[in-house]
Amino acid sequence: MPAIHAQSALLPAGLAQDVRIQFSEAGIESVEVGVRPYDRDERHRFVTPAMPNLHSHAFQRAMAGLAETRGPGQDSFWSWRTEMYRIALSMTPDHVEAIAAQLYMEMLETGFGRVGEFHYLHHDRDGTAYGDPAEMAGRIAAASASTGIALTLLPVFYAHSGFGGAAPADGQRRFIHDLEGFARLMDRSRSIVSALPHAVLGIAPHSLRAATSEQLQAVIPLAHGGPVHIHVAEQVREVEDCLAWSGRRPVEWLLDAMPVDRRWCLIHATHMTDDEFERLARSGAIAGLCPITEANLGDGVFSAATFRASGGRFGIGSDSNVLISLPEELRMLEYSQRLFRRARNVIADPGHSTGMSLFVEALHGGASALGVHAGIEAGRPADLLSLDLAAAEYVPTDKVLDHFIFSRGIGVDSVWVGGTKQVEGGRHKKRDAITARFIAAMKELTA
Ligand code: NGQ
Ligand code: ZN
Repeated sequence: MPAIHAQSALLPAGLAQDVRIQFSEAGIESVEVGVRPYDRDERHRFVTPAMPNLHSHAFQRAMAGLAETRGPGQDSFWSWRTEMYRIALSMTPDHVEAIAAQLYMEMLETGFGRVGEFHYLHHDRDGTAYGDPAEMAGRIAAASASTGIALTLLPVFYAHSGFGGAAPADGQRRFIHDLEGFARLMDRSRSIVSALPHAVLGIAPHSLRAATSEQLQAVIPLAHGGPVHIHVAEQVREVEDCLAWSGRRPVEWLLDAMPVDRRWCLIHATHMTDDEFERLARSGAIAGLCPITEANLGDGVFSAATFRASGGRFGIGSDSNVLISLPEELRMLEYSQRLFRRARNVIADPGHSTGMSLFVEALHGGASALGVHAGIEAGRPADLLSLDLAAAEYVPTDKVLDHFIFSRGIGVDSVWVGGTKQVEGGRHKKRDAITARFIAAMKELTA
């Protein structure tokens, strides 16, 4: 296995110079600091762990840029969702695989090394199960295998259209399971994941709108100790509906009724009271923030300062996949705080680089939410990112991540997953073939 030499690298203890990273089949074998490169070492300027992307709905990449025309009334999250359901109903397994491969390639090219696929497009277009109930999960796995991105598969349990067990809507027919059908999907998903290098299996009850309390109790054990993800408190209407149904707010209800702990990831959790921020932080659960999507859908602003002050952990996800960019997700997260609070450098402790704080916190929160550990040290996955500093030679090492996130001139050079290089010079090694297939699928879908 190869070794790389980094002029600078982001290690668990902070930035270090002259770092030699040796890969093995299992991951990072050794890390030496303050050493010269060996002749055969590949040389890089600035190396960090690759970033986990903790929340994706791959099929939604098909509507990126196609839902930005104003409708007859005031557009909202809910009018977007109607459009999204329409597209979901039109896609075949071949479309899903081609679109997911394009998406995962784009993720790798921007510096993500692992994706948490919150997967709920399960059934055929008429709502009947495929011969293989995990047909679509298999397509997601195939896209992960062909692009090389590491996968945390989160099969979604979805049964209802609203709080209190409301019957599902016809437009949701491809998402729906009963408990027996879902257990079969989990069994098949477990075998798919075990055949895929570096893959992890978790579970995702879609939301408190889509699963009852009894169903949540029944499906959580099917994760077998793996990650548990759920959408929560993204829209004000969801908070109001939850209050009307239970007398409690969604995050409050979850924390009261479910065993929320470090295995859990609460996606969005946008609308919380100070008490909910405090309790969520104490639970150890990750807040799964999706800043670009939350802006695109008009969700509101997560108060990251409040959450961090309580010791809360977060990671980032690209959710609707309207735009795939690691630096822009982190920038949007910080800028939404600045605009809302009329302040600067919000997601950092005094004396610390905001870019570095955003990067390191999203790295560890994201890895934890996806059931892995991140960091350049022996025994960790060899999932790495190397930045191209050629156009920014003058930038001091401790400001490289600030430049990458907030400015220009620094981009992605290489990305390795499990020690295999998938991106070089900013390009995925299979880009042309993957994009040709994606464009053919999109032409069919938009014809
Ligand atoms: C989803 N997406 O499952 O794709 C959701 C919309 C819903 C976001 N919440 C559907 N961003 O929440 O009902
Ligand atoms: Zn989502």
